[in-house]
Amino acid sequence: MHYLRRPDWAIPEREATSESIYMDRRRFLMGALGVLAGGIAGGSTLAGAAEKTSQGPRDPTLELYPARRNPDFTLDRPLTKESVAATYNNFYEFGPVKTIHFLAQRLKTRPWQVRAEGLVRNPRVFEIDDLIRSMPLEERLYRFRCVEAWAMAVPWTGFPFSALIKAVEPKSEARFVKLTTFLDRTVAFGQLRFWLPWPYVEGLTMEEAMNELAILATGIYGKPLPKQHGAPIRLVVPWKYGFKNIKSIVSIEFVKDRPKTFWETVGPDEYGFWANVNPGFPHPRWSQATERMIGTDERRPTQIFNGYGKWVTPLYPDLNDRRYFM
Ligand SMILES: Nc1nc2c(c(=O)[nH]1)N[C@H]1C(S)=C(S)[C@@H](COP(=O)(O)O)O[C@H]1N2
Ligand SMILES: [Mo]
Repeated sequence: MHYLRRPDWAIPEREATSESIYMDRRRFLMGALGVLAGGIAGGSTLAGAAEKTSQGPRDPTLELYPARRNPDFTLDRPLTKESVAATYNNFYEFGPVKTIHFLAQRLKTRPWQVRAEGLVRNPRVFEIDDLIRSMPLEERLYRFRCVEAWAMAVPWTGFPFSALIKAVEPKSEARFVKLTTFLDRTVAFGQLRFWLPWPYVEGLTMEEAMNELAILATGIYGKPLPKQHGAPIRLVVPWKYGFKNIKSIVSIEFVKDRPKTFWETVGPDEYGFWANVNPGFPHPRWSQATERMIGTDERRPTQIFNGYGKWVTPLYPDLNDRRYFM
């Protein structure tokens, strides 16, 4: 991790930790103090967190996995190893490093409710297990591309976002969906970094959310989602950069105006609302032309819309408009 700002050219792409640019050293130190304070206040320790890694009650939806695989989504590369995907994560609620998988076990994922609210005829508060059981679960093999230029290929289990949207009957004034992650500083010590705009928020247009590719994932590798992947429910939109794929969702709000997202607030010149993958538009600090597969470090050319143009190109009328690709 690099907490010090370096000139662009000095950061090799493979080391880029884009989303942590704003965490300078001073802030990092304060954050570390915050972790200590949180540990004391929460009556827990790092050792305690590590202990919890191996525990956990049986998942109430376990028998739903593995779900039937949808054959419409195929890969052009090998699947990433499960253990690699499970130990190389971005989940800033638990810290700005890739190794938060043990700290993420602090998250309590039952009971868990997801509110569907805002401009809908049928607002609902879903108990997570009722929601998962009421939706058509399927497995899909998807490529996944982080804005930092690492990538993976994984089998998600989930259901089309459109299925939930239809169930709550959005009003015609709803033009965007705003998704929000849990907020609990006693659990997620990263949220003690008070200068960041918690809780994590993401958004899509209604057309994007209704697109066949957009799923709410509740599992991966034929099992319920591990906490570090965003249990119990997270968004997966494979044509967009990874940061759009918001984890551990508690609210899905239908709104008239475009929501301001977490990363847009943190770094508006680097992380926009649209964030569609495009090798032709470099990030301000590195190229997006290629990607590194985690686990193997194989380099591959990045494809426009991460190879999902067949599904989403009509959503974006101007492919030369940089706004769509940051
Ligand atoms: N709530 C929340 N969601 C998040 C993030 C985060 O920090 N917090 N990181 C995003 C980023 S930058 C990426 S690349 C993916 C990583 O997903 P994975 O850890 O399951 O591979 O989660 C996204 N969703
Ligand atoms: Mo990312």
